[in-house]
Amino acid sequence: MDYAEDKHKEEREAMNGSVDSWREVILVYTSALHQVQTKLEILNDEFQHVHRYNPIEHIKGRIKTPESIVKKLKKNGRESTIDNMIQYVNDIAGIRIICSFSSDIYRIAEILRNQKDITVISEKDYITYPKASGYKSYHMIVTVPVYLSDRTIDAKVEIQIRTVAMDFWASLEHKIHYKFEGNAPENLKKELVDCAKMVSDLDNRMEQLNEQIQGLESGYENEEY
Ligand code: 0O2
Repeated sequence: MDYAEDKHKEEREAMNGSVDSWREVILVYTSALHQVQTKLEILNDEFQHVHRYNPIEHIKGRIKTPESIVKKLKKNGRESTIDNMIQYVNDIAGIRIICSFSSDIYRIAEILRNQKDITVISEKDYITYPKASGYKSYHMIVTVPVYLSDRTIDAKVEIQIRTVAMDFWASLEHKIHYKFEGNAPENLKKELVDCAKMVSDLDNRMEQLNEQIQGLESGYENEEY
């Protein structure tokens, strides 16, 4: 974010925060995001080295915009303060991990759970228990320590893990949800639920296919992009 221009002055001011404290908070969350991203990249490289296989297709990270932070606090009936933002907004730093197969999702969640400097605050398994909308994804809220010169801060990071197909679905559903401000026409909602079923079928079939070819693979060098 470009703070030289202070693009989000209005939201920051709504948050009753000075430029310095606002910048420090964002710096902490950005560092936490980088730490988790680096961990994931190392894990993926190690997997490639040991198993000749990448469980992670790609990783996307983002810092929530001040506008969205203020909106979320308002939605939950909370005053826009920096303290409330730290305490109640769990996804200021957010990472989305996209995998090829459903089994990779649980494998990655397990590895993250076992990392010494990661503390899991909560987990939601929307894959085993999808939302009524059809949404599927595995969510974790974790904290990682961010070492500043004079203290250590445990910063929250929201991690969403899902397959390529689940991500494709969620992106379109998100667009529709926002376009209609949460009140999408019934026919579109129904169509999305149908598509979610197709996504689940596709994921299951791809998983089974992959299991079948595991046993057949020998001497196959995968030169991935
Ligand atoms: P946005 O616009 O993506 O940021 P919490 O964040 O924990 O306070 P909640 O709703 O209890 O709020 O958490 P949950 O269910 O884990 O959802 C967190 C995020 O998951 C959402 O963030 C979405 O990004 C995503 N998500 C949850 N449900 C759906 C869904 O039905 N469809 C899609 N496309 N995404 C979903 P935000 O802040 O609600 O929204």
